[in-house]
Amino acid sequence: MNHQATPEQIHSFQENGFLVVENFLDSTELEHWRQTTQEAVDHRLDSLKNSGGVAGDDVSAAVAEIEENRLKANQADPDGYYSQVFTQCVKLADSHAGMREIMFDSRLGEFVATLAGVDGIRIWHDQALFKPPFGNPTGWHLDNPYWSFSSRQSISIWVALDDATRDNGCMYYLPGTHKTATYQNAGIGKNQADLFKFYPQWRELSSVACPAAAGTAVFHNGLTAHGAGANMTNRPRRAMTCAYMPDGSTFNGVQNILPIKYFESLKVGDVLNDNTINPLIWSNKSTG
Ligand SMILES: O=C(O)CCC(=O)C(=O)O
Ligand SMILES: [Fe+2]
Repeated sequence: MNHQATPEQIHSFQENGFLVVENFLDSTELEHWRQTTQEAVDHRLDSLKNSGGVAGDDVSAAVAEIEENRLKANQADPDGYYSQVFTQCVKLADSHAGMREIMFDSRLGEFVATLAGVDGIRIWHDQALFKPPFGNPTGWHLDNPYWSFSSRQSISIWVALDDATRDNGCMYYLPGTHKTATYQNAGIGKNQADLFKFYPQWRELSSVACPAAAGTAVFHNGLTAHGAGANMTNRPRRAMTCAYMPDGSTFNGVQNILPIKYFESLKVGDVLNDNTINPLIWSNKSTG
């Protein structure tokens, strides 16, 4: 794993709000991520289909709830637009030991913390995003407004498991938008351009396509405007992603993936530091 961010990469990430790192995984790691992700997704989808619930070694009630609600919504509307944007499985590390091992790698934590410029980093949630054959585009949106903390230094990694191209739905970014984003956001809906209702000035910006060969990692700030194209091919475009929360971030009152009991126990302003829910995967204190 290419896990040392260079000063140029850090600078570019800070300025643009996104960064492409080619060959982030070597070929052995890529094969391992592919197999593990596919297995974890199959396992998740099977257990939802067969038992109506989420099976797993220690899957949390919160994951079960999130997945069940999403699956029900998709099943109720199988030809619905959103279900054809991507198959989305969150918190696979909670239900799959191999995925947990991948996600808890402190080298990943160090890389994203260094790009984000923070002293410690927690997992918000991992998420497999498989755009299906002939799948719909992912409309322009911001990530951080969906989450239960607000931080201008939140960050995500998006790893291509298949070559992501302009043909099959690679990522697109609007450079620098993390600097001017407020917390207004558009849902990922049918209108690609809904986000510009809130940020009309961003219409002036040229979007940047980020084709990514399998094994490439693309990073973005949680406030950088991004989306992905349609999949015009007959093969899936698979990506494994993880969203991260800077250590010390506090609860903002929004529900997203927190277990209900924990959510109900929180007051706005409480530090989100439960290691079973948001594991601290790297801190500059722990490594001296
Ligand atoms: O994979 C996609 O189509 C969208 C990914 C995305 O929005 C994200 O990783 O935050
Ligand atoms: Fe996103």
